[in-house]
Amino acid sequence: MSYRELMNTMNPYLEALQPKLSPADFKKLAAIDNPNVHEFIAKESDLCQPKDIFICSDSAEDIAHVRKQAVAVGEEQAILTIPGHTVHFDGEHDQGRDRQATKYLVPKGITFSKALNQMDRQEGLAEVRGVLRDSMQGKTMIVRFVSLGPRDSVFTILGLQCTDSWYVAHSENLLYRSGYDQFVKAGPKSDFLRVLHSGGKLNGDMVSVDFNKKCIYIDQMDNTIYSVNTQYAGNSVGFKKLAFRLAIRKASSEGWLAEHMLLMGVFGPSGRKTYFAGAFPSACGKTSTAMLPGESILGDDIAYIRDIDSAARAVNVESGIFGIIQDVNPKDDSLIWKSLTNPGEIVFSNILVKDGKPYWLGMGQEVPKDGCNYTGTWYEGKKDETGAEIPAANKNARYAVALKAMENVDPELDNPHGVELGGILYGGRDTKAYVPVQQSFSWDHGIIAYGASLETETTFATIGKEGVPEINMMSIQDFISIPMGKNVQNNLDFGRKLKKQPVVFGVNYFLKEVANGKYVNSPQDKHVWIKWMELRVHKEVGALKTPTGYIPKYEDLKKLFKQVLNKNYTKEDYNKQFTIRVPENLAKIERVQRFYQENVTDTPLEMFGVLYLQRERLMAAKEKYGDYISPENFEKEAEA
Ligand code: SPV
Ligand code: MN
Repeated sequence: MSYRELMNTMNPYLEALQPKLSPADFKKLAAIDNPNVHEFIAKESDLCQPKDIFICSDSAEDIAHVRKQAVAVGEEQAILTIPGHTVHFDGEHDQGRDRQATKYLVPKGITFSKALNQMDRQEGLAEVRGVLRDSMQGKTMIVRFVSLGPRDSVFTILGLQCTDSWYVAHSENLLYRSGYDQFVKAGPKSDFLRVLHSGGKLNGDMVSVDFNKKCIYIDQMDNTIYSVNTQYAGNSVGFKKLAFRLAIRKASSEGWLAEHMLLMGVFGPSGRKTYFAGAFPSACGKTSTAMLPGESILGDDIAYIRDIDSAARAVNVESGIFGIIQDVNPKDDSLIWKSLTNPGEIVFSNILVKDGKPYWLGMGQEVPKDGCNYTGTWYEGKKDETGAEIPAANKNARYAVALKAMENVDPELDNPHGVELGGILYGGRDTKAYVPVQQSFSWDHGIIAYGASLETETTFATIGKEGVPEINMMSIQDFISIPMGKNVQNNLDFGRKLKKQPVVFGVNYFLKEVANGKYVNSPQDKHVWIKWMELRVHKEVGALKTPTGYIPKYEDLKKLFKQVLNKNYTKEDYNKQFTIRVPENLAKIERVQRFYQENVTDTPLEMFGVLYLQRERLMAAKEKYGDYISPENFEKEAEA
């Protein structure tokens, strides 16, 4: 486009932005023929007052510039020996998603379920825009365009983020598909999600200091997310959990599903591959399931699922992993370990660094007694302001890496039609009740008894007390932006319409022995469960019918333990793991019922019906076999 042509197409917003843009950046922005894009950037620039604006066009040069700047300004440090590795530190009070500071802005007259954190929209907008005023003074505003989901696809949702953090922009290189050309192609009418982020005031270590004025507000009316005075990627990379909330609403109104789910391919006999989606609350084994060696990964966090030709087809919204690093060790997570210890582009966060080496908790190696971590210089015994001992690395320390850098990435990652799901699994953190793996009796039973009843305990992935049991409906409790009952109903409706329904499973990696509180399984056992599920999808193994679902037969697991893990699986272990614990299961039903009765006004009636029947089955079994029912007893019952 000639300069004259450019001037002719210029709208007042573009004009207002011109003084902040280099001629090259101006040209990049002008090539997007969508006044809403220009308007958003101009208004937010006017609010935040950056010294200049960088438009990232996703060219190799722009991507490299973002990566370089993150180090140049000091938000990341190139102090690790392995090429491509950098480290970023978040502030002491900014080490996880902040539930308290994350609020929905709701217009007057609308109320969400009581369980959701919300505030009046006008008040919220006034507050957050007030905090954002002049927040970028002296800094560059970086503008990023992404495609959520594969590009050029029915799944694609476009996203635009303005941020003053090169670290956030760099993380987006790794975690999302590029979207600049999609915006150019989409033209004037295209819709997009908007994110405005500022780290706010930073200290000399380039860490946000005004954590008391942290706001993470979601304005669904304008499809806009505001995030300020935080850098932790779960709060600042708007396309992660924040845009996810907006997507849940969009999905609900359009009849598809946006889920907190991994996507993976599982190999069955003769090289057959079956795709699974799996919902797990944060820190409940989602990434390590998705990364099981020998299987393939499409995603570890967020999936969009649509009914296409009467099958459930799914895509990964993202294209990288922002994974928990704690407990990643060569034995339990060999593939992640390999990429974390070899050259390649990785951003570590909130780990310990000593002599150019990264360390974290549970890495299977001794961690040094001093070094540099998210509290600055660290030494063993160092205490925080409350007197609590500071660990070497934060429990929620993470790594960001692009999926395409993984050797087990699935070739269908960018398929615009997604992959067809054979199975869906729900996994909580339930130390007492559910068996390690079971199959639901039907779509409705699975959605209600496993998905909507998913329970977990709070973990380090959110700020606050750990270990508090809570309902985490389909693992989206933190992100749900529609009435909760409606979400259950949407899931029920979605599956009922499909001719090819995915089989629904429940898993529980955290069951403990009643007697001594020890975990009944090792982390590797999940690999056996997923192989069993694969066989069940194709009806190639039988199962025992119990009150809570179909469970594996001992002989099938024995074979799989040998094949997959080269382990001898004993009957004793099987009995321990698959005993149906009636009192614990009754208590669980009780808790779930109470939660929905007290918090959710629009619970579908089926929910209580399915739970009632599960209770009846448990009571009948108790009558016959007692409180703790060893799986052998179910061999006499009808097999499935
Ligand atoms: C989670 O906590 O579920 C994550 C990381 O996947 S975050 O980006 O913090 O949401
Ligand atoms: Mn997650």
